[in-house]
Amino acid sequence: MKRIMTIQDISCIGKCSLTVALPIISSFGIETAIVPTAVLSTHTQFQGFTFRDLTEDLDPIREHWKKEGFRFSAIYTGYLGSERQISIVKNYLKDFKTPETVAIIDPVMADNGKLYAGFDEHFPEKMASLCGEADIILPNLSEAALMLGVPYPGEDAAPEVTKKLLKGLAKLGAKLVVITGVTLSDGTFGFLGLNVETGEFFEYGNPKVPFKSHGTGDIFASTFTGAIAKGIPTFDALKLAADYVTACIKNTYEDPNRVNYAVNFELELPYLMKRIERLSTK
Ligand code: PXL
Repeated sequence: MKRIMTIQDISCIGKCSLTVALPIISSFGIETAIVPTAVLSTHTQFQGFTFRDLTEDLDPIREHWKKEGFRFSAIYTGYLGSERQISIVKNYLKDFKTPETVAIIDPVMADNGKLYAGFDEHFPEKMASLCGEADIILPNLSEAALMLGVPYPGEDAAPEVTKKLLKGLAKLGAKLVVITGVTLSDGTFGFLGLNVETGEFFEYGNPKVPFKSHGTGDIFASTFTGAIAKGIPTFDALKLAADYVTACIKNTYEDPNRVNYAVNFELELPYLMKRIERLSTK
């Protein structure tokens, strides 16, 4: 069975990071090896969350895994709690990234142009240096702008503005740069990417659902990573991630009993699995 390593936090309530990565990657029939960076009572959009920093455990976990000789089809990182954790993640990449391992970095740190609680203004620069060691990066518009040190262009940024950001991010060093949560020229909402090696832009979107929630970036990145490790071609993997996130948002929007801190990703897992099966037998 293939194995993905994912390094991010456990938010006990919040349906983000590891609590979505595990069920989603499992849906692909792939083992999920987790490196929990911190335990929070909730994600940081709540007031008064607790935060147990697990930094001291990260090097011992890495050393043990190295001794055991574990190998990974992909290494996927999301929310990291501090600059020190970013440095430690670089050591994980050094030890476990082989030519067969895809390194996917989602530089989780901001939304709506603002850094999440707990990060200072130096954090984006450090995250940008980690992105330089990835094969594929998946920032949203806020994270892209922060890493480049330019003003946040807003969720309705014109595709030409997003393309400029992509060209800037390409200089960090990844082979594929994809900005998620962008408005496309036909008014749909999706992703816009740049294949750095060929210079080609690519995009895909779905009709916009007038509803925004938390954790959708993590759902996108987990789905994409699972699909890549499964051997699904890159653009199909990105489309699958976009369609599944849209299905989760739509389900939540139409649910009168929804929670206000996350989306109903669980109720759309059957849809995800049907799509995976179809792509795998193609
Ligand atoms: O969904 C991104 C995310 C992950 N982890 C933590 C968060 C957030 C977003 O707010 O707070 C702890």
